[in-house]
Amino acid sequence: MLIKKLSCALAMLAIMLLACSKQAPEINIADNWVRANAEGQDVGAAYMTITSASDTSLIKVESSVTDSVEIHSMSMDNGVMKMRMLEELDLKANTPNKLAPGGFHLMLFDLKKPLKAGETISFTLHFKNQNGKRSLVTVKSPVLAEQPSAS
Ligand SMILES: [Cu+2]
Repeated sequence: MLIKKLSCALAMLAIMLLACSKQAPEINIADNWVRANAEGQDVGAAYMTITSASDTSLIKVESSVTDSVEIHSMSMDNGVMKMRMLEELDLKANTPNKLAPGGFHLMLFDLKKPLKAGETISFTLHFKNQNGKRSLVTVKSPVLAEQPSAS
């Protein structure tokens, strides 16, 4: 009887685990990091690779270190680096959308203190898919002195 109960419990557990693993993350964040600041700098940049199972848009970002986070693009214009603020960043399904130095990034303004290597910063990313459905993803990013080597 006990064995029967136990196996039932195990079966339930297996089903629960299965149910969990079935909830494949709709949006996956990888290679997330934040560049450490020089002393006195009050602006920072955060990077990550976002992969979504469906077409979606990053529409807003919140962070633990400032209320002012903007989504930026960066491009060369006649040899001059230009940054532009984006209202939203469109993300193609099943594609690693890279926010990396020299390209898209998250700009952190009005930092109360410089970001130091070894710290961890949490971000809440707000997404809106093509059906207007909104979702949130939170990530914790390490502050690093320099860009981690590509994996
Ligand atoms: Cu920027």
